[in-house]
Order: sequence, then structure tokens, then C-alpha cells
Amino acid sequence: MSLSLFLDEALGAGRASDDTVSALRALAVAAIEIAGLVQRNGISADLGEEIGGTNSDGDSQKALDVRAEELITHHLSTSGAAFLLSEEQDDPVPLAGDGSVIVAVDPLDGSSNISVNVTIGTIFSILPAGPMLQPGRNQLAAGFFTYGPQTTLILAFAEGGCQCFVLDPDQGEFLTMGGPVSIPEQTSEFAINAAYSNHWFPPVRAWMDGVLEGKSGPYKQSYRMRWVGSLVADAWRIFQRGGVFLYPGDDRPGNGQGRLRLVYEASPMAFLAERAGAIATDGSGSILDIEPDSLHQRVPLIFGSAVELRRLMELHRH
Ligand code: P6P
Repeated sequence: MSLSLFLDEALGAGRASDDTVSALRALAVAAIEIAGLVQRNGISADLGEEIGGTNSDGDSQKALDVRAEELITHHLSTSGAAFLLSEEQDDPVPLAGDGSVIVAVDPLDGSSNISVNVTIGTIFSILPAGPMLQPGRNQLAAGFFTYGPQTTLILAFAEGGCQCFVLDPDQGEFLTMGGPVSIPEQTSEFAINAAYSNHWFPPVRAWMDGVLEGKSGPYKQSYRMRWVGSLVADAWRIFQRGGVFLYPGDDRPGNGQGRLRLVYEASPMAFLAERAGAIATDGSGSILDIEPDSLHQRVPLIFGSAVELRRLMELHRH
């Protein structure tokens, strides 16, 4: 089934509103154009080059960061979105005055990987129009695109599971990949940047110690580690075969709340994870129950297979 037909059915079944569906159609068109830029990167210009200036993350902006956001803003401007909240903009961007939804995006997640041909992507969250800052539990829909060996999309509404799509480059449209995905409760795979291990707080340290002890340790199994350095790439793998993703806070200056942003990275990931039967936490509770204090607020993000997440949350309770 095409994404277009999938969205028609969601609209007809009342799982999504007109404005949510029109925003999703706009995001898909923008994503296909971004994927085209990624596929051609390096032919005429390096879209991974720094263009001066920094985003809200304090990261230097890459050409594709800016171009991706321009495309997303352009296509959303004729959709049902009232405002755009973006990692690349300090403040909300007004769009359609009578729109009933707010779209929050990380236009280009993982942009440090653009120039080295590693999977990157676009993360999005769709909220009801109203306060700019709302808990992730309010989301109407969320998902992310990946630009890698395949161009893919994973999408969920407030009801139902997570549906995956792959771009058919010949037809120029996204097609469903099987049925709704769920994240297996058990896993032997984790994703964390182990370079920061001497900075981890005790709960993550204790869990990792247990993991690294393997079959002779408390969890009585061996594990594998994967770390792409691109949230969407690690997340796509976890939604396909399970795993645990950790970007925790640590004692590095300015990293007490981790690196990832609540509104347009952690919240959409947590929404998808819970729709896939998994858990997403900052260590204490559900990511989706956090009331944002600010648009670019950082939050520790740990999500994935429930057995390991329950162990991690138990360790955080001590
Ligand atoms: P580190 C990419 O810059 C990003 O925001 C996520 O996509 C990724 O998971 C993380 O940062 C990588 O961070 O500290 O390992 O470079």
C-alpha cells in the first residue's frame, strides 16, 4: 500500500485529522526531496560542509541542515500546520493561521554524518495547536525518515501500531513494509557511546557493568554493542530487531541532561516506542509525561526492549 492510500484510510477511519494528514503528506514530499539531495551529495557540493552559524544545539550548521529545514517549511506552509518548531530555529515559526496542528522537527538528525555517507534522517512530532510546549503524551502522530541505503519512514498515530514504509525510487512514493512493528521485549543489543563511560552516573554505570559481565553476570547473557552516532539509524535498527538506545546524562559540563532534545527528538521517539510495545524513559519516568520547560530543552533518552528498560529504571530508583 502507498503512504498516500494509508493516510486516506487513517483519515477515513478517524485515526487522523485532515490537518494531521496534510502535514504528513507535506513532510513526505519534503523527505523525498531531501533524500534526493543526500543521494547526490558530493557530486557538485558537500552538503555536510559547515556554513557558519550554529543551531540551538550549539552545533555548527551544515548546508543540508538549512536546506532540509527550508524544504520542510516550504511544504508545510500549505498544509494544516499552524506553527513549526525546529531545532534550527530559536523560536516557533508561524505557518497557517487557522491550522489545527503544530509540527516539531529535527530537520536533519545526525548531520555530522552527511559527508561520510552514514544514514541520517528527519524526526517529526505532530501536536494539537495550542500551547507551544506540551507533554509528548499529547502527540497526534510522530515518526522519522531515514536517508541511507534505503529511504524509509516509520509512523504512528495515537491509536494503533508503528507502520514502516520504504521509498520506491521508481514510483517516487513510500510503500508499506509489512504490518505494524513491535520492539521485542528481550534483546542482546545496546547502543551507547562508550567513550563517555568514565562520565556516566551510577545507574547507567551499574547496568553497563552487568551487561559487560555477559553470561557470568547478573543478566546471564552475552550482548552486542552498536553505535552509529545517528539517532535515526540506531532507532530504525531497534524498531526492526529490538535493542536498547541510551543517550543518558553524564557529568561532562553541560551534559547533565544528555544531548538530545525533548520536543523534537526524545518525544517522537518515545511515542513510537510506546506504540511499539516498548519503554522510553529519562531514567525516572516516561519521556511522554515530561512537561517541557523550553523549546530546546535537553533530556536523557533511554528507550527500547522492555526487559532491559525495566532493569535500568529499577537501577535509577536506588
Ligand atoms: P555523540 C547526532 O548529532 C545526534 O544528535 C544523534 O543523532 C546521535 O545519536 C548523537 O547525536 C551522537 O552523539 O556524542 O555520540 O556524537
